Amino acid sequence: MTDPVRYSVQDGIAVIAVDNPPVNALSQAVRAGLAEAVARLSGDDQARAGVIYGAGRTFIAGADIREFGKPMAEPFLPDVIAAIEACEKPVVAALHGTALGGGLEVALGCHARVALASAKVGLPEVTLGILPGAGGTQRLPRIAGAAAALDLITSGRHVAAVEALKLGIVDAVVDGDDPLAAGLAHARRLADGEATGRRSGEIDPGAKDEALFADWRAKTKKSARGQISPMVAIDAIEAAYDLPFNEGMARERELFKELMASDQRAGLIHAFFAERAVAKIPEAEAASPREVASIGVIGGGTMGSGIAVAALNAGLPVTLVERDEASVERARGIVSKLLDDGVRRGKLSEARRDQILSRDFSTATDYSALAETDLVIEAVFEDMDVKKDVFRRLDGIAKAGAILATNTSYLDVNEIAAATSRPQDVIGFHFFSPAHVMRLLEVVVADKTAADVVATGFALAKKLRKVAVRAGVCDGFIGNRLLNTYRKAADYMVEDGASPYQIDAALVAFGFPMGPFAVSDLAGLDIAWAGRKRRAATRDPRERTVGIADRICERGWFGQKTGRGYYLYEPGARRGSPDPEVEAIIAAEREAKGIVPRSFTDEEIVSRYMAAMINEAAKIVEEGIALRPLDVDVTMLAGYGFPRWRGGPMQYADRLGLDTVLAELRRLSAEDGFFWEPAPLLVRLADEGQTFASLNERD
Ligand code: 3H9
Repeated sequence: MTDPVRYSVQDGIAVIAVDNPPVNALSQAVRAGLAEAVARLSGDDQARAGVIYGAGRTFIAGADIREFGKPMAEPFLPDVIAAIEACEKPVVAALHGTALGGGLEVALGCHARVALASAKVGLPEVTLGILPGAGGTQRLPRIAGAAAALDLITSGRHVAAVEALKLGIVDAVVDGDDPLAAGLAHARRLADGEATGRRSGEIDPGAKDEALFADWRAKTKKSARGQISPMVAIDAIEAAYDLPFNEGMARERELFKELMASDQRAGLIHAFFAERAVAKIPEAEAASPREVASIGVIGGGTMGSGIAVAALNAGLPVTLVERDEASVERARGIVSKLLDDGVRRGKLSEARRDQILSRDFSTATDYSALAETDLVIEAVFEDMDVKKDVFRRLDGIAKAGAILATNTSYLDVNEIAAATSRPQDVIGFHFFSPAHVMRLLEVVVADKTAADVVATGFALAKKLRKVAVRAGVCDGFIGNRLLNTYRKAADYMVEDGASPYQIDAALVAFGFPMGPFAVSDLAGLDIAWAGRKRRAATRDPRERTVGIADRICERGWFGQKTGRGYYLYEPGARRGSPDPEVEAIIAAEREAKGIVPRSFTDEEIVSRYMAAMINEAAKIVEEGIALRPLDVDVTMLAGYGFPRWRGGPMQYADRLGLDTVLAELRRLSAEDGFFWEPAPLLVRLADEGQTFASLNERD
């Protein structure tokens, strides 16, 4: 193993190289190495100044997250940074890649910072449930002011070098790809007195702008949705104004430790690693992805157009096929509008949009336009016969080795694959609407799907900046199968006495951005209605059914798009208000079944909803539909608005204790033994005193 921190001297400047792949995280060895290097620089007659830079693809990307939750080992990062700042010789941080968290804090402790134009900086700690704990909340406001510090620290956003220069976070931005050369040049200027360095900790932060802090508190409370770290981070930043530097540092440390010990930190770190672990699937180890240089999309509705835009934004040329000219025109309109939205939001330049529309995006009404395409995604109407017909036709024209993907949210991918002569090339891609925005992609692996086709699905998702989760074939795969189950739990509660509005409010308070009934209104009630009709013939007679949604749909109320669903919507409004007529429908349904409504507490609502979700998730894992519990967590986090700081349903269950979840299920079984019957996997793990997480770790 190479030394994680190397010290050398080049023409009178000490070069301190941090070399701890893959991202130069600040492990104990790196911290110790940095402390030693700075001490050496102080006493080194050969060196007039120093440069800290990262070997490999990046500067330091932060503390070593893998050390979190374990006892902290010396030297502590704030002390290492204090030693850098105190060094009497100027020290320059030379930034490239991503200087994040503790990495940026190291840089802020240096006397000057230069960045390659491609570099990004940020303090993303709040996204991990903590706050910058090595001086970031004290030094950043001193360097960049309270407004910038509040923005960067509460959002955790990454800031490009040019913006960092404007904010005063870096002193110079340099073109090229050699951070060390840039750092050496700047260190020389400092040593020669041609430029001046500063100790951030010694800068007077100025007077506190009370109104600014009050404003951020109010804004953050709303956007944080129950997550505590952004609010606590504001307290820490405020200490930079209320207290002298050293006391501010002590306050930051105290708050950092509090957050480090929180369940939210555990949930968010779990989410971070789970999102990376989902890509570790057997097929990706067994096979290399096929090359994908062109994409075909069949169907130009909302979903097909969104998928096309996702691919176009990733730099892939797309051919979209629709059935006739009018449909092609409509699809072109949707794609143009989505690209325009991207321009308006600063995600895309006008020139790039024009290039996409004139060069990368083409349309056709004939499948033959897809004859040379590497990967075709079908996004037509969710109907088995329609989809099979599309695949039969595709089979007739697609080149050998082309991947044929179906964007389905429920249907049997094996059956679709069987409509072709090449089931090994067929795979399911379950995109989420809007497809160019939503991060989740369920990659549905059918019985005969070849390993390299699966690996290609994951490689494509990465290119599209999506999180891919491997799912097996069943009705609804991972996400929608879970959705169906917890939606039923919600429907049962409504029939038994809760109002949909109370349920939505209880789940928003739990941390979901919207409750299940508001989500149904957004998605369109007709979709679930079609699903219920499709399943009616095969439904187990023991299953309790609730007719309320059918009664609403029978009136032609399909949610937002019709101005009415569970809620009433003013024209164009996205937020609805409770509808007394819906409450009357619910009351009539209860009466028809002889149900005397009872009240539910918000806790009871959350408990039932989560018990239903966790129980179904256990079945999904046991059946191998999800590879591991963490795949379920990522599905719910990236596609269904599950509060990230709770880590996902399986992580949440582990924190509740599986025995507690099991006891709740057993209690509920007395009411409805069919719906609430505990999953065998959950029973086994609870009996063994185990967690779902124990299954994540197995190979
Ligand atoms: C902090 O700094 C606290 C301080 O304020 C206070 C201390 C007292 N540690 O994402 P990738 C691994 S909090 C350990 O696939 P990319 C990652 O798991 C920290 N490991 O690459 C993966 O491993 P594997 C603040 C880490 O190019 C591999 O590196 N910093 C860490 O798409 C590659 O990662 C952050 O929050 C880490 N800090 O993106 C930054 N970071 O190959 C977190 C990554 O085994 N990191 N790994 O799956 C990131 O945002 C992205 O990883 C980064 C690279 C943008 C750096």
